Amino acid sequence: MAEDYSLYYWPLPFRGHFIRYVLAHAGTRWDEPPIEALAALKNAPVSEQPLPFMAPPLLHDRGADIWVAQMPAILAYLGEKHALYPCDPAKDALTNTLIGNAGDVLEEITCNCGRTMWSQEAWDAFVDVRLPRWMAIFEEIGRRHGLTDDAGTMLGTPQSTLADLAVAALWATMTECLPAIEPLLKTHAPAIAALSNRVAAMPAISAMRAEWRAQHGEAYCGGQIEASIRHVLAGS
Ligand SMILES: N[C@@H](CCC(=O)N[C@@H](CS)C(=O)NCC(=O)O)C(=O)O
Repeated sequence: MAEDYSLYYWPLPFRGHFIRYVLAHAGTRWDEPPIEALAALKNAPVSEQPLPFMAPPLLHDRGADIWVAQMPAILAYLGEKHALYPCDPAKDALTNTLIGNAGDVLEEITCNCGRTMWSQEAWDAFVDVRLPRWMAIFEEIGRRHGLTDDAGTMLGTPQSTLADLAVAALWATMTECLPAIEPLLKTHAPAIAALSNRVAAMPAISAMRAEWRAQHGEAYCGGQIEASIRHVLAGS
């Protein structure tokens, strides 16, 4: 059977898992072309790219022949297509806010995709102030919608929505790949930690994660910046 989608991304969780969580949860079939295919698209003249873009993730909806770049836009596209938004204007907007917040957290934890490396001093300040504040922001939004330490969804919907998937893709992936961060999340966002674990344990997502780890191991964002994060985590 033909795949529904092709996801062009590095063999890393990081931004990719946001999309993989949604694709798995929606019951889709997708492939991930090899790095050489991604590199060929990324480095092609923009006039020859199927969609002019700078950096992956890039999604190809093969049936509709639609290309989407930018992680938040890909989630929005899949959310619309697979009816994963809450379908309430305020909650839909909040879903997009949470996805935007997640993207900001990814930028911060990687010092803007490795533009600089972490010093111990800068990391200690980050895990003292900004990272706990981000965790508390997610926790407060969830609790305002009835999320508790052991039950509920991010926006108070009866079923998991795109918001739950994005929240789990951020926090469950981060704490799975960088377990030293888990105690911080449990302290500042216990309900988010539990929600993320519940979503990550849903059968389709759990199967995707298990297969992923078996094939690719424990890397998070890759490259020198991941080495830098692991170095400062060891020194904390
Ligand atoms: N704003 C983009 C950021 C994309 C991005 O920075 N991708 C990284 C990997 S996570 C990359 O491949 N960067 C290489 C580059 O910018 O050339 C998104 O959310 O998708």
